[in-house]
Amino acid sequence: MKLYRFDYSPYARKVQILLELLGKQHEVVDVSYSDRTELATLTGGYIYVPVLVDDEGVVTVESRPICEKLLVGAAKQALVPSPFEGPIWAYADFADGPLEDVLFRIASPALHHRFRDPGEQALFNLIKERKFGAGCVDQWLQGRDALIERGQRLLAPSLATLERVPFLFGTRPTLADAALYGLLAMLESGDPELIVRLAPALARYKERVEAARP
Ligand SMILES: N[C@@H](CCC(=O)N[C@@H](CS)C(=O)NCC(=O)O)C(=O)O
Repeated sequence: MKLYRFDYSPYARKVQILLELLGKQHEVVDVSYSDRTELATLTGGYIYVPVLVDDEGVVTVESRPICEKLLVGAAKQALVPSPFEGPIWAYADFADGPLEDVLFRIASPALHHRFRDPGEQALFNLIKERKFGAGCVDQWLQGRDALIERGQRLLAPSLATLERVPFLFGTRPTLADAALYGLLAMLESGDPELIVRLAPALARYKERVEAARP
């Protein structure tokens, strides 16, 4: 299989760690931010990541359908064990939704600075500003302390869980951990200090998820 990603994309990193935890052979393709021709050709015009191409050449776009496709049979038993399908998927949706909504604002100024190519830097800003208004990336930098506080509030119950058990649903990582891991990978791509500022325990948790890969 092939996974098309930006390395900072939380949705792509969720799928990537899922593939790794499942021990599924795959190739990671880093998509150029400013040249998505291969992706557009493959998908018929969809230029977000992640995109998964399976061994039969079937193309799946959007991380939730990709996870649904991967999590069947033994893979489902391993990463969405019964009877916790409901809360595990619900946590993954919380991570992809309300939690991502705060954490991407914390990461974005640092991600913006990471682009070496001025055209890509400007494109990153343009895409954010068209959705969130002019100057949004600068505003998120100015308001970073408040955003970090919001992130800490959203994460407090998860951190309480992680003080008692190594992973969100107990002794083994699940899809929920993959989703939270994806967000931490995004923060780390911007600046690893951001994870520590949210909670030092999250840096240790990220390493635990990585160590759980077969
Ligand atoms: N709902 C989609 C969201 C995918 C998404 O928003 N991907 C972002 C990266 S995190 C993207 O490709 N953005 C395009 C861009 O920045 O131009 C999923 O779960 O896959």
